[in-house]
Amino acid sequence: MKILTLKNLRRSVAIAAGVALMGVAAPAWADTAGFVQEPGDTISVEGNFGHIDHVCGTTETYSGTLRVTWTSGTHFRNGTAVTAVTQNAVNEYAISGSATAPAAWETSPAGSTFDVPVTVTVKDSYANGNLNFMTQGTKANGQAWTNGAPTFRITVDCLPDPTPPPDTTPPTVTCDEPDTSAWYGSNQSVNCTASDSGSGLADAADASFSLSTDVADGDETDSASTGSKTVCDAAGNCADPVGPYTFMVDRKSPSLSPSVSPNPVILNGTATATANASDGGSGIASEGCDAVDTSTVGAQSVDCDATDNVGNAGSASARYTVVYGDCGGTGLKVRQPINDTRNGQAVSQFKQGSTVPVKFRACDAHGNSIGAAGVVSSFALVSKSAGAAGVEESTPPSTTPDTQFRWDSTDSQWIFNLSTKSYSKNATYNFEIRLNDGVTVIPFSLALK
Ligand SMILES: [Ca+2]
Ligand SMILES: [Ca+2]
Repeated sequence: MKILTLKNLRRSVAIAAGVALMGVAAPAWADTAGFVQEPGDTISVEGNFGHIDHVCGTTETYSGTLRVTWTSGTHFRNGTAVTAVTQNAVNEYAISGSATAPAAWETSPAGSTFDVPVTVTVKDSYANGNLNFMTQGTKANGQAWTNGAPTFRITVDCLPDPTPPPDTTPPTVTCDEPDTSAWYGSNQSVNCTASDSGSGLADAADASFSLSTDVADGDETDSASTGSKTVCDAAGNCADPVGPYTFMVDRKSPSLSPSVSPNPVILNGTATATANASDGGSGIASEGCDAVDTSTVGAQSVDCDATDNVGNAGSASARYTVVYGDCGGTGLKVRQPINDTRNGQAVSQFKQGSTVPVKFRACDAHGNSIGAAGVVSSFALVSKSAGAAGVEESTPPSTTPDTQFRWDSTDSQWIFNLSTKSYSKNATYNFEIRLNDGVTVIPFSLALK
C-alpha cells in the first residue's frame, strides 16, 4: 500500500489534504457544494487525492482520506461515510473505504471532523473516474437515512516504467550457413554477426566476427575445425556458442609415383608412362604423362602430372632406360668366329699373334641393326687367366687390326679386328664390350695358344 504523502508526489501530483496531511495544503478540487443532509444539517467533505500517475501494467494501491466536517444542524447522527464508485472499466481501479461517525458526533460543535480512510487500487490507465461520497445513518428522530453527495474525480495516468526491465535475453548471433560437405582448396571462414537489443554486447567487437580454419599450405584434412565463440551481453546473458565448424580443406598436391612400362624399353619400341597419382584429400581429378620417347638410348625421363579435385597440381618425372634389342636373338653377343660362352659354347681358341675379328650387332625394336656412331662406349680386357683350353678355331685371314669398333655396313654389324700380338700364349682373356645405352655389356672370352 502506498501512502499519498509528499514522498509520493512524483506519482500523485494532486494530493490535497482536508486533513492537512503532512502539511499539504487543502486541495483546490475538494468538493463540498450542494451536500445537504436533513434540513438544517450541513456537513462538508474533502478528499486528499484526485490524480495518480501510475506505472502501466502494475497493480498498486494508494491510500487517501476523506475528512467529514460537521458544519451545522441537529439531525445527523451515527453517520457513516461510504463510497459509491463509478468505474470506467473493470479492473481499471477499485476504491473502497468507510468510517463511522463518533458517538454523539451530532452534538459536537460545528467544525468537528472524522476521517474516512479510502484506498484506491489501480492497474491500468483511466480517466475521470468518480468517487461518490455517501452518508447513511440514523436521524435524531430514529429514522434511517441515506444521502448521496459530492463526487470526487480521480484520474490515473498510466506512464511507462521509468526503470527499464532487466535484460534477461541473450544476444542474437547469426552465422553464414557453411557447406561442410564439399572440399575446399583454401582455408574457410564463417562470418557471424551478433546484436543485443537489451544491455548491448559485452564486447562491441563481437558485432561482426569470423571463425576460420587454419590448414597449413601443403596439408590436407577432412576435419579442419574452426574455433568457436560465445557471445555475451553486458548483463551477462550468453548466447549458445557458435562453432566449431568442420570443413574439408585440401592444400596439398597429389603424390605421384610415376613409372614406365616396359622398363627398360628397346630402342624405338613402345612404352607408356603412368602417373600413379594419389591424393589424401579431395582426390584425383586428372593425371597423365607425356609420351615416352624411345628414340635415344640411355637413361631418360618423362614428365607426369596430376591435379586434385580442388585444383592442386603436382608433377614428377618417371625415369626409364632405352636399350638395344637383341636382333631377334642374333644380337648383343659376340659373333663367330668367337663363341659366345654364355650360350654354353666352348671358349674359342686362336693362335697367338693372329688378328681375331670381334663382331656383334645391336638392334632397335624393329630388328634394325644400329650403326650410328657411338654405339660402343668402351671395349676392354677385364681379366686374364692361365691356360688356353678351348675349341680350336681356324685362323682368320690376316687383316689390318683396328683401333676401335667400326660399322660394317655390308654385314650390318660392328667389328673390331683384334690383334693378339701383344698377348701371351697359353692364356685365356676375358673382354667386355659396353654399349652406350649404359646397360648392355657383351662379354666374351678367347684363348690363345
Ligand atoms: Ca540481452
Ligand atoms: Ca590434395
